[in-house]
Amino acid sequence: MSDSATPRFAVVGHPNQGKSSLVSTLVQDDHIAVSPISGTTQSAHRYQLLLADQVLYELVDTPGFQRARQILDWCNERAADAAERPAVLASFVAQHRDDRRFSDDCALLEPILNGAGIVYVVDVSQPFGSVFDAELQLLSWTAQPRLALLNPIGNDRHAAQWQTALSQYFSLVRRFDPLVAPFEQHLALLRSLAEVHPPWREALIKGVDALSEQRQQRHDQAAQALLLYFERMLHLQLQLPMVGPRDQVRAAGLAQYNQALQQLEKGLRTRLAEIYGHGDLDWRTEWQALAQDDLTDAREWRVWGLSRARLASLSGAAGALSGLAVDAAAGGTSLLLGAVSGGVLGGLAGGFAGRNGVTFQWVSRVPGYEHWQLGPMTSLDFALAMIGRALRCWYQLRQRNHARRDVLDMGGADFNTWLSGLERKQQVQWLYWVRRLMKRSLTEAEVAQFTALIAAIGYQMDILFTKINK
Ligand SMILES: Nc1nc2c(ncn2[C@@H]2O[C@H](COP(=O)(O)OP(=O)(O)OP(=O)(O)O)[C@@H](O)[C@H]2O)c(=O)[nH]1
Ligand SMILES: [Mg+2]
Repeated sequence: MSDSATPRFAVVGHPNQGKSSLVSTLVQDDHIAVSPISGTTQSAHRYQLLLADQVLYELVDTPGFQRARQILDWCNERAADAAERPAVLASFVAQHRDDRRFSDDCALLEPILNGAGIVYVVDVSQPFGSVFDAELQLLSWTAQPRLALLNPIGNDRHAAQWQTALSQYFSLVRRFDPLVAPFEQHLALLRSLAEVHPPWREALIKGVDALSEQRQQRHDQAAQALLLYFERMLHLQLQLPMVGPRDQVRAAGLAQYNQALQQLEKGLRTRLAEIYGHGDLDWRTEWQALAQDDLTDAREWRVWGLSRARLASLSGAAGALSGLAVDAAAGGTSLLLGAVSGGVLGGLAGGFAGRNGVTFQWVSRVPGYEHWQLGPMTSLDFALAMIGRALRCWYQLRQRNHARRDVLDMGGADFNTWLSGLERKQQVQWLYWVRRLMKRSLTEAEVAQFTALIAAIGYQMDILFTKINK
């Protein structure tokens, strides 16, 4: 339910300026039609951001202005002075709402005349022009609270010119890229909206708090989902009947194992998409899927995980931690800071030698019950590669604004980079927990510690993403 106390803004402007994109991002709905074709939105549609059954705010997506100049002329002929303008504009809409020539303009103006605030969106890669003057004048005639948004579609070449023009009609002009604006900027924009109309202020500020809380919950749920996935994936085992020559059994087994891994990965992706409210994603799975060869050829899969140098530097310390049964949470010892003896490192480096990510063994000699067992995962760097893939999925979903319609791309950002942002102690702990989890399930207290480390990586993802998209 909503009422006049619910902040409501009509998102308006010329066609193809990113209006629907803005609505998508701010109401977190990726089903809203967004496309490079001008005139995609053909009627006004109200969207609500609902959290815990409460409407935080409403945005009305509208078609773009078509005949602002003609409407302005019509109104100018009939309004004697400024006091009459809102009423004259309302009578224009009343008289023309069924006139096909003005249907888009009426659909756009109507919610504003019914009390919605205005968010005027412009693409600042395009120059300002007189056609926009008429739009701005009409909007000012509604006398409704308003804010203008500079949307850099591709570039912001004409931003200064727009700023000058818009400042004459709007007391607040902000820059916002609905596709890649980091979450903090969403909140900043809502805080700006809170300034344009005092009666809505409190509700919008509450909305900011509720959204921040929701985001934190999503991250927490995602960290839990990741850890659950790590456990299932690292412990994955398949039993194969012993029929046929070893090589054939092995090849068939690897194919099955790969399928099972992919299923687990898919389950994780679905869960993360659900957590972050994405319903309509294209993962372009074909090239990104794990190939069967990846299971046996280290060169292929290592790119997903940690670099050799980093692994060598951390695994020694992590191994020593395990060996000495040091509580990883205590940390801060010289071991964690890098003083690892050659002996320890040498022992662990053996993990590199094996090219297989998983074990493959004959587990029963009882006649009639022989079978091969494939898994669990034995190679630390294969485990880290799989974890790296999962973290890339998380990064994609965590940072993805709902306005985006492009395919998800697992390239680019990686585990190595995020890990670099953590203190060395935490980096070692990361490896320590992965190694532990490879051996056995974690206790509740251990789960809490590992989850906190996963959260720390998520925080690094945010820092890097914000740096790129300032
Ligand atoms: N690169 C980039 N593309 C954007 C941005 N905002 C919108 N776009 C793209 O611009 C195109 C138009 O976006 P829409 O949100 O559909 O624009 P609209 O104003 O609703 O358009 P109509 O409904 O046709 O009036 C889409 O292809 C968007 O993906 C942006 O900030 N950066
Ligand atoms: Mg649209």
